[in-house]
Amino acid sequence: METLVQKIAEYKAEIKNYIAQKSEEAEAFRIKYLGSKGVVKDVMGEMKNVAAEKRKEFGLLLNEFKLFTEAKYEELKNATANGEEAAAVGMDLTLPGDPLPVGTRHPISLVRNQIVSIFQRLGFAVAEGPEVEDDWHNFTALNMPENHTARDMQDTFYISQNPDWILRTHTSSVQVREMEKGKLPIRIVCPGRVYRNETISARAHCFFHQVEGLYIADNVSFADLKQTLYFFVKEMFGENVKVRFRPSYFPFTEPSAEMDISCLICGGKGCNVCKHTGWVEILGCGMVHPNLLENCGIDSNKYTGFAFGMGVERITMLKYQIKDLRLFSENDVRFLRQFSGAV
Ligand code: 2U9
Repeated sequence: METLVQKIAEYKAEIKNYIAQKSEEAEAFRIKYLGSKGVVKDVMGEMKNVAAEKRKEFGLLLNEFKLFTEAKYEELKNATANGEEAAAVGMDLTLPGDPLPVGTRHPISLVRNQIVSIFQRLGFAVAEGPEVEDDWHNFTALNMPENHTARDMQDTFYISQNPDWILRTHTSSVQVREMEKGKLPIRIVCPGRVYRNETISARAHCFFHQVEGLYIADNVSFADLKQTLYFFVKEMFGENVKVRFRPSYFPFTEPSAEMDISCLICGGKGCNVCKHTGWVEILGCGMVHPNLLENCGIDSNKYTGFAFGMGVERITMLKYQIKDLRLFSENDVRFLRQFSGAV
């Protein structure tokens, strides 16, 4: 028994080091070790010479030896077959692989994520909705009934009439959908792609991206709106940037304002980017019009809210000094690669 155990250990060492370059050599291995007159059979034949009380122990050892040898044969067979197949088609498996080019985030995604994460830190949740909308959620609920002049500036693409299906012109429709759910307070940002029937140029496109925000609760004031947007500007553009509000008009907010920041290029002195005013507009905002609250079943005597909206392309163009809106959708990697270092 002792000598048999020793013999099996020696065979195992020999098998472990066996190398096969070609499938013939793998086959020679099979014949030598696993063939009908091979080593495994031979060792198994020794069972009859083992003392009865040691047979069980020897049986386990033999079984393990057989499995070990079979596994080695499978390994040799597969390796030689793969190598020969590769050689047959002229492939050298020892060559290093082609490096996979790693893509980069699109600048619009980078800036959208940055905007969203600033508001998330203030407790805003993210809400999303469909790009194909009905007339009610895109226009009528937002104080823009049929034939309202404000619809003129938001001409879009019509999917069908009766029922009216259109491509949304802003993500405000997502806010309407959230308001209709009737769960208050609401504190959300709505990022997404929107569509307008515009002639494509360096400054306009038939689609772009927005991030809009809505906060509705008891006692939300214009002061809350200003403080929220001040925080956003400082986080997005830095501590030294100045902010100003100008009165404006939107059908969905009253009062309404547009917010400017001091020009990032000239620091407020005046240049081409700010058209020599020292200021650049970055977003629109205001207190949610009571009609909207009522349209969505919210008591306008109990609740107030503020809303704001910004174009992601506009913010990205200011931040990275991009002069032509079309660059964002041309998929030119020479442009896109320039954002590989941005986070
Ligand atoms: C609800 C109530 C109010 C969202 C607002 C603006 C002002 C605004 C523009 C900025 C540039 C759109 O991308 S842009 O062209 N947006 O000026 N948006 S207030 O007001 C809402 C939205 C939803 C329920």
